[in-house]
Amino acid sequence: MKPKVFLTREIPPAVLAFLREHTDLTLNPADRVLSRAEIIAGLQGRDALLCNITDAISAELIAAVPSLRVIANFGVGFNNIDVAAATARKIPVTNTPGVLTEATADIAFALLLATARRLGEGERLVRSQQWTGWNPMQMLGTDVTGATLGLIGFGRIGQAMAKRARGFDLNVIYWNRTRLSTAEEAAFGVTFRPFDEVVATANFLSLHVAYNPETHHLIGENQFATMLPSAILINTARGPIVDEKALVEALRTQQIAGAGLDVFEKEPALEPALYTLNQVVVIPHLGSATIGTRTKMGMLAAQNLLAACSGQRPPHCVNPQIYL
Ligand code: 8YV
Repeated sequence: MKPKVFLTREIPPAVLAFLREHTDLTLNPADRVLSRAEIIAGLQGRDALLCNITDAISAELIAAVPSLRVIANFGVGFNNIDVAAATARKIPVTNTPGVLTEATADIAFALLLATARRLGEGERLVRSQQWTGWNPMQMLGTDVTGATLGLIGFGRIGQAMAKRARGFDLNVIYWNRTRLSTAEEAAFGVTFRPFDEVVATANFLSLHVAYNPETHHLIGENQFATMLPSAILINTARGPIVDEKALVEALRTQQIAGAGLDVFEKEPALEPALYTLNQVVVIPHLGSATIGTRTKMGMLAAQNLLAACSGQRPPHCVNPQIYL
């Protein structure tokens, strides 16, 4: 018997083909975010939910689907799911770590370069047909080579950023809940510093922590007050790690110089000033958006889901305590 799966959004064709072969698949026919009621209706009598970060999988939703045996998230972050509620029902929740590390670090580094060298502004000028020609003082940006990159969070994606930083001769300092061994730090060419010191001394501050109650507004008014006036903030992790209102204030008052943002507090809405502030580069949550990466994410989500449905512990289970 193939497991009955409900998939909330269309994902790459190779994954859909795999799921159609190995599962009894129902796919949301409208390519839009479904309401809670629609997800509950779609899931009735189904074994597995394959969902995205835009689907809020609440305790109420979980309670409304007695047949549910696994929640497989298409993504590494899983703050959209009430994991405690799933755990209480012994439902495994899975994610897709590893396969999106390089793509996400690429986007973070692209935002760093784009913000430092004012690519968004430059592109807007050229496209508006207002460019009047080369000017020795036009759009002078910030040097990247030799600057200090501060990494908040040094897991897979933070480490991939450090690798990229080497090629640009950046001095990399990091803060992480657990410090790496001296040998690991030497291998990455990074130096551990306390959180406040990383925030206060980085020319580029890039966020790579998971979002949870402890990291909510980790970067807010107090942190902006200590940052360098020339500093640029990069966020490819989760929007609410940054207090977006405080960020706007810090940019307006030139407490910091710029921000490169892939994620926002209330996606798809932005704090209104972010639409107009020139020193900000904003992109629509593209961290893992390559066809290769999204295909790997989908295949991993499918493997997680199939394992759980056959009674095995999935390769990437975020609540493994249910198997103890
Ligand atoms: C995905 C992400 O696009 O994996 C994550 O945590 O934020 C992105 O890479 C998203 O999860 C899609 O559901």
